[in-house]
Amino acid sequence: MGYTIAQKIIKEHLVCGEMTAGKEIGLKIDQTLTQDATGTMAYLQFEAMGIDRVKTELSVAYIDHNTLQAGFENADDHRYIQTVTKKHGIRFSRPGNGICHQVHLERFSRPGKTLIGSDSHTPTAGGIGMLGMGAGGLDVAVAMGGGTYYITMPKIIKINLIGRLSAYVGAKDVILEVLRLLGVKGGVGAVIEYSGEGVKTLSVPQRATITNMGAELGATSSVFPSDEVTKAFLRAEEREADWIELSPDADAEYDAEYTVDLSALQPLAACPHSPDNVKSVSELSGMKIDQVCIGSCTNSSLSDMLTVAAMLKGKTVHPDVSLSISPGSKQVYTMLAECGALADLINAGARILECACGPCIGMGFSPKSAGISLRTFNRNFLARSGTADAQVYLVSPETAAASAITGVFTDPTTLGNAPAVEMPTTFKINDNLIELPATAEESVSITVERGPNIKPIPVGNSPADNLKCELILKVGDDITTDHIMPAGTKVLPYRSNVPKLSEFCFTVCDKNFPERAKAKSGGVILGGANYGQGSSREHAALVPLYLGIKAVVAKSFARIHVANLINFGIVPMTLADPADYDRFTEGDQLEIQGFAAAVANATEATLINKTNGATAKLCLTLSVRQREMLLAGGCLNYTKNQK
Ligand code: MIC
Ligand code: SF4
Repeated sequence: MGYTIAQKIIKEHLVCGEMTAGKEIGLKIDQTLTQDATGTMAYLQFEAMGIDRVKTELSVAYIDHNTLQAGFENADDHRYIQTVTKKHGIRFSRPGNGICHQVHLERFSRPGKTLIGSDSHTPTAGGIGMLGMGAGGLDVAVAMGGGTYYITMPKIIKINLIGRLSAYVGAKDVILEVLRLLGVKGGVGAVIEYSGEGVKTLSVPQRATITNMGAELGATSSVFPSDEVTKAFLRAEEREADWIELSPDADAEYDAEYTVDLSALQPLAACPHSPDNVKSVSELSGMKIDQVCIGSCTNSSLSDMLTVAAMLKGKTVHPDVSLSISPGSKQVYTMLAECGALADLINAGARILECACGPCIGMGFSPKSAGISLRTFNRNFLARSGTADAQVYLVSPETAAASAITGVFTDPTTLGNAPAVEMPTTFKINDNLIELPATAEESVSITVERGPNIKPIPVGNSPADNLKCELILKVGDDITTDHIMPAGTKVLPYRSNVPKLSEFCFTVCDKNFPERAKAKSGGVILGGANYGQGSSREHAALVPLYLGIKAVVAKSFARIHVANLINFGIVPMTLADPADYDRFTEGDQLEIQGFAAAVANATEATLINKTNGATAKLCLTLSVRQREMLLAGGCLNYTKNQK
């Protein structure tokens, strides 16, 4: 039997395990990336491992998330990352150079290689045929030290693309259609592979928009073939030597197949508060809007920006609408400026932001109360914009630009002829904002600078013989890491200060949670299906650990979050019968007899509800390595024990 693209890359990088879907495998990682909101932790953990220099082919640290410097905290973290990376052999992409995924796609991504990043949208690199995966910071630290990265061998879902996109229909509409088809749990345990005749009609940045939002499907990764279009993109980036051809074998087998006809697609929008709540823009047309934000790692490429500029040229943004534009990288920003398109955006009334994540992570530009915001981003989770009652819709740059002018939801295909946007065949290359690390010799004299906001990382404990505690919080399905550990201007500066961060834990769901958890020394959390979807932030495990959470019981878990829980010694267990969820109420007293023994070697345990006498069977779906890690109280202890 032949191999798919993902299977070929996995086979080349397999360190241990067997390539059977559902089994744990270990992979060699060629490249890593971090961003600043997760990077500080990743580098503190890397330092704790006591390794002098990274062992990857390439590791890059980006500063793109925490760029609003309302106090010393973010600036201190940036300086820490700049000095620690210089010392340990990691490249440093300075603030102002752009969003990690966009810059990595332009300057470093390579077909056929593996990449993990402490950010869930690392699969953006799949647009160039690279296997990019989001991971917790600790897993990235381990990979930087040359350690193996463990995942569950994914199933492969094939999306067959046919036809060609019509005018005013974009790559965002393709992935919104896939989200409509599969839902936010539809990619769990799978790599999404794109193939078919339609592939060659899509540029690399368009492909990257599609693979970027595979994260919203819950997929392990998403990947496109590497073909002539890929080669032309790499040539335009003066990196043609990095190109290899990559396509599936003719007899490759897939676990599921879907077809998307690009010609039949219409502009789509993901409605509040989930990326899979998809409707056609024509159904929403006429709805008054308050804000439009264009940018993010999903839609901030040069072609996205040039399209928007062409649509706004000579027009004025509607008086009731506030429009923000954040180009994805310095390369994009400079080219926009040099060709005059930036002037068209400014003249139309766009508020131009720096090339960073910005409003996507709630760093400014929060909508007005109950405001309707159209964003070209990838997540519209409740309160992520920084305004608790805002209504965020995810749309393409084309729909965003059309609506910014009219002040109402507008289907761009009703606008007549689309402006012709000419893409240059070469990009402006200038890596002056990427600092190279010191040599091994020089690094001895480099002092790592640590600001006062950097506090020690909490370390987990081994599980108790018998677990006796309270059901401290009960939540529903599709809880995101934005619910568990919100972001935004007020919270993000404390990403390296867990005690302070804990004051915000779960406050989106329950304002009193942090105080209650502290008063009761933690307990167990009960969740629904897909618990922990969304961001890779390990703070969504670290902070509950700090608050005394011993275990999370859920109907099912999201991939990166479950790995983070295990890394920090919190035991994840699933309900054998999801209906048992109803037999438990917040505040109930719980018991698991023989808890530590179950973690050591049982596949099942019984959860006893001491308050009402009910019981529920729990499944412990863990590999031997994961059990050992939990018994040690998390990855850091486990790694130390192994030395
Ligand atoms: C996000 O889009 O939610 C983030 C912010 O990029 C996160 C990482 C983080 O929380 O720092 C992600 O996607 O992993
Ligand atoms: Fe940044 Fe938003 Fe992309 Fe996350 S999703 S990396 S916050 S632009």
